[in-house]
Amino acid sequence: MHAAASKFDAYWMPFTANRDFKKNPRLITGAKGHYYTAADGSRIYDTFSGLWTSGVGHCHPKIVEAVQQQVASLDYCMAFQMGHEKAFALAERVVGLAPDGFSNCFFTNSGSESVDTALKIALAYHRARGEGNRTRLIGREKGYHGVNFGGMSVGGIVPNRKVFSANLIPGVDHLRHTLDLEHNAFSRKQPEWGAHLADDLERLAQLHDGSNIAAVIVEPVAGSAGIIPPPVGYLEKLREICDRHGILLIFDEVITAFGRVGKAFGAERFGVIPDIITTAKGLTNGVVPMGAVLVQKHIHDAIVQGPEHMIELFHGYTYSGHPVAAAAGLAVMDVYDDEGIFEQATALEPIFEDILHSFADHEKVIDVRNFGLMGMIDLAPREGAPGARGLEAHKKCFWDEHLIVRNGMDGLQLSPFLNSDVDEMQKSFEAIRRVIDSVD
Ligand code: PXG
Ligand code: PLP
Repeated sequence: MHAAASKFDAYWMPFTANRDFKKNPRLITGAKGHYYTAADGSRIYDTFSGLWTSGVGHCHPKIVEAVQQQVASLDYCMAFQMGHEKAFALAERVVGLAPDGFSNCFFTNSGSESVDTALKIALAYHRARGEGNRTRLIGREKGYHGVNFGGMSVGGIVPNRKVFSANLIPGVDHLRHTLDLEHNAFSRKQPEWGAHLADDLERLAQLHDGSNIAAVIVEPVAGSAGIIPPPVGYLEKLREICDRHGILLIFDEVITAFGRVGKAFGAERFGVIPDIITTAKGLTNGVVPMGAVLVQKHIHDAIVQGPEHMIELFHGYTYSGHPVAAAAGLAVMDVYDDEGIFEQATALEPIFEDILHSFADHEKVIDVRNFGLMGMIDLAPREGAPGARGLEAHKKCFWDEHLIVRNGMDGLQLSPFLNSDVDEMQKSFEAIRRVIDSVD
């Protein structure tokens, strides 16, 4: 047996600087509402709603109760060729929130699985309609679609792809991203500049012939790459080009769904309706892992046909529609409704936007971006050490200000609770300002 040097050795942490972290671990022991509790007993304000997950706050009593009851009454149910009521009820509920035309919901366990499921559904749809030649998938630079092979391949975050470059799935192209600080720095919500970048899709359709393209996948607002709202008219243009060529439009709404942009879905907020929507995170408020892929009726019906005794789509997960996750999801949908969570998020958006943009003239800040309750303060990288200033700010927030702030390289990302208290939110930004002032 391997003798560990410390109790932190064995766990290989995800997307973490493991050795740096383990020298001085930032440990959380509990959570309630808008605060975590740290190992030393201090209360830590959470500016990131978990990891974009926990919009209504941590350990919401209604969700806790639903999960406790469920785990004690039906802990697991065979997912294939068997079912339980709550999975059906949650699917109906989520489809009910989606734009007109959406009829069905396929459950997964994460955003990454939702994305790979959506890509497979797109391919299966075209093949079922006799267009099996439509195999090409289009993503976008700076896109984040999770870490599985499909999502990584259509994704456009370089460090996530670099090591796996030779094994990315074939037949993928990328649109250019829309972030250009020369043209759209310090935009509030959607920048005016950049709709023409959607024409990249038309160029790819010309290059490959549109009849060979299965789907294009984009985040309505890019999240992980640092909050990149779509330029005015951009999504509309993508929709138009997709329609012209019979290409499916997939919105990856793992972050933007369930109130993060003030509506149930980004599709609703932007008034642009995709063919497929991927979700996770806010589906269960992060309490139990779960994702869902929503599809329009024509997609479901094209695939779900043939002899009735046959499985129509050879795809699924052991934990698809897991009872405990479904119970959590149903309770979360109740909380969204009963507490007017999306309306609260809508009311907070202008306040959040103003606070965020008050950082625009700080000497260390090179851009501020926001949409809904998604925000980014981009710090200038330190000479010769990109990412160092951001990580130091994250650590300083935790140790000195009892605050969790997520950094992506030198950007500070903000994902306030959908039901934030304005005073608490303001105080958290005062603390962030002290940290930005004081980091080298
Ligand atoms: N698609 C999108 C649009 C996402 O934002 C995924 C897929 C993958 O989901 P899973 O559940 O497999 O992680 C995501 C996840 C960040 C951050 O700091 C963002 C995500 C995950 C972790 C951190 O912005 N997004
Ligand atoms: N690997 C093996 C050996 C399995 O038996 C299974 C599922 O039965 C999987 C992977 C996939 O696991 P999941 O359905 O949890 O994604």
